[in-house]
This record gives sequence, C-alpha cells and structure tokens, in this order.
Amino acid sequence: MPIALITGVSGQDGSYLAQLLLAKGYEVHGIVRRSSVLNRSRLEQLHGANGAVSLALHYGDLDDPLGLLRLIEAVGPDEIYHLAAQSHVGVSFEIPDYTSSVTGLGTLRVLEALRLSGCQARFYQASSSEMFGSAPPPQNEQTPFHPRSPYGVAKVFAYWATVNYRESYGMFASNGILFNHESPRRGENFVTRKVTRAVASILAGTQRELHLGNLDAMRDWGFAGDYVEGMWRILQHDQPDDFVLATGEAHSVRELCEVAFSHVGLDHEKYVAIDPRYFRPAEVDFLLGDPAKANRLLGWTPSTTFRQLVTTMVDADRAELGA
Ligand code: NAP
Ligand code: F7E
Repeated sequence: MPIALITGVSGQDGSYLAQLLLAKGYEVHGIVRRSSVLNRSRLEQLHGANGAVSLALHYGDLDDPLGLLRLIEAVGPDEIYHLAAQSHVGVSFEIPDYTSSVTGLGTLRVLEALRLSGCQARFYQASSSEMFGSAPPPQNEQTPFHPRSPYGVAKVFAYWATVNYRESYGMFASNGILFNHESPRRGENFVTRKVTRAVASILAGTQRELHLGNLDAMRDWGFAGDYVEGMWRILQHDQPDDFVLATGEAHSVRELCEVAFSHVGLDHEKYVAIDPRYFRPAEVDFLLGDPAKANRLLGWTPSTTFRQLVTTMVDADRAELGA
C-alpha cells in the first residue's frame, strides 16, 4: 500500500486529495497545525460509519523545520503533496512577511527536510497561476512569471526551490501550476464562495447586500475535485516535471455574480455594491490557462463547466443555510 503525506490536509484541496488517495488505496497521513478550536470540518467527509477517521493526522507547522523532518522520518512516505500555505492573495498584502515565510520558505523547509531524511518520496509543490500575474493570457509552462502580490512572489520562490532541488539533488520534485479551483469547501473569503454564500444568505433573509471589489477581473475557474486528480497524475508521471492545470476558459467576477444570482431568480445588480476595501494594491487582471501539456502527457482534462461549478456551490450553500 503506497503511503502519502499531505501538508495542508485541512484545507480545500487537502480534503479532496485525502479522499481521492484513500479511495485509491493509499495509507494517507496529513499534517495539521494546532489551533484553539479544532479546524477539521472539511475532513468530516472522511469519517467512517463508526465516526473513525480513516487518515492519520499529525501536528506540524511549516514554521517548524525540525518537526517536518521528524514527521517525514516517522511516516516514510512514497509521495508528499505540499499544499499548506497562507493562500489568500488579498491578505498577503496585509501580512507579507508571514506569507513569505509560510508560503515561500515553508516549501524550502519541506524540501530540505525531505533531502536530509534520505527518504526517496516524490514531491508535489502547489504552485499557482498567481505567479504569472500581469503576463498576458493565455499562460502556459513557458510564460515568464510577473507576480503582483506578496503571495505571488512567495509562490515564485517556492516554484524555483522545487526546480532547484530537482536539478541539484536529482529529487523527483514537480510543480503543479494550478489556476483557480473552487468547490463548496472553498474558504468563505475567496470570491466564488463569498458570492455563492451571499446568494444563500440573501435568500435566507440574513443578508441584504454583497460588497465586492474589482468586478472586471478575469479568472479561469475550475472544480477542485478535478484538480486533485491532476496533482496525483503529476506524481505518477515517469519523470518529474512542471504542469499547468486549468480549464482554458475565463470569466469575469461580474459574470460569476450573474450566474450565481440568476440561478435562484435574482438580479445581481440589485444586490452587489462596490466596496474599495476589497481592491488590492496591485491586481491580476486576466488569468487564462492553457492545459495542453497536462492533457497530452497526463491525459488530464477538467470535467466541470463554469456554470455547473457555480450553481453547485450555490445549491450547497442553500442546503447548508436551509435557504
Ligand atoms: P486553503 O484552503 O487555504 O488551505 C491551506 C492549508 O494550509 C490549510 O490546511 C491550512 O491549515 C494550512 N496551513 C496554513 N498555514 C500553515 C502553517 N503555517 N503550517 C501548516 N499548515 C498551514 O488552500 P487551498 O485552496 O486548499 O490550496 C491548497 C494549496 O494550493 C495552497 O498552497 C494554495 O496556495 C495553492 N493553490 C490554490 C489554488 C486554488 O485556486 N485553490 C490555486 C493555485 C494554488 P488551517 O486549516 O489550519 O488554516
Ligand atoms: O479573487 C476579485 C479579486 O480571492 C479572485 C487563491 O486560491 O487563486 C486564488 O487567488 C478575483 C481577484 O482568488 C472580491 O480582486 C473582487 O481579482 O477569489 P480570489 P485569487 O486572488 O485569484 C489563485 C490561483 C491562488 O493561488 C490563490 O491561493 O476576485 N474580487 N471582489 C474579490 N476577491 C475576494 N477574495 N473578495 C472580494 O470581495
């Protein structure tokens, strides 16, 4: 039975990936950080009928290099999926130092712990389309990076650290350069979930308006469940390499609002208000990925359309709020 270790297992992607790997017969270990209240709601799906969790959780933090080393030695994984990060772009402008440490240096710490352990695990780095920043669309593996936030800058560092450990030490270390991917498990302060949650709250009568920032930003939004399958395929490839995962289709934040509100018969223009608090010091205007390489070499294609994704998220939020 192959053994996988996931950092960031309590996050959106970590929970889908754990589910996928358990279904594939892996022994799955996840790293969680200590918090004053348990933050494992996304892992509830993994509870067995008797309430038992079928994956092993270990306390750890990207700020604790020796702890990471001890964990890798103890678990002895065949594959490491490094997903943990301070992942919010807007917040990264408010806490740039912390974001650089966790999202940038955190990757280096996992790579170095892996190297020192002597463990031969394959390593996956959760790289991001935010690295492309202001590079014109469409973006692929050859597109030069021009990050526009402390988060994007930290991800560029982590990307190159991964390439550098591959080239320096012959490690099987790969980057998945993933464009935005969403789900009903998406954090509530990312724009898709903020919108779908607002639609449900407005229907429930607990919210009157939705305050947003830049409605003109274009994003290539896919479904997280499809993207974790892509992560797995990247580590099953015969050699380490870097791959873009995207849908190849872009939509604006305004279109996102139109689809979400009209799904329940509401006109978004009556509810959406522009709030400058949500503008970023520098914006990424247009992300549109070209996933041809992943399609050709990994046989990966996304299965969910933009409309399916948004309406599924609205329906899930309605069900959760009883609206
Ligand atoms: P997410 O929901 O924000 O999850 C982030 C995970 O990292 C959580 O489990 C979080 O733990 C953990 N974490 C944060 N700081 C940590 C620390 N200091 N030590 C240990 N764990 C820590 O993010 P996601 O959407 O699943 O994304 C997964 C990865 O893919 C991230 O690296 C993200 O930057 C990257 N990415 C995401 C997208 C996307 O569209 N979703 C696209 C490209 C790349 P808590 O639960 O305790 O907060
Ligand atoms: O913003 C605009 C905002 O925060 C999308 C992360 O998973 O994907 C994600 O980063 C767009 C931006 O995602 C609001 O200005 C307008 O243009 O949902 P988001 P993101 O910044 O694209 C990448 C690939 C990652 O790697 C990241 O980890 O929507 N926008 N009004 C807003 N955004 C937010 N959050 N809130 C608003 O009110």
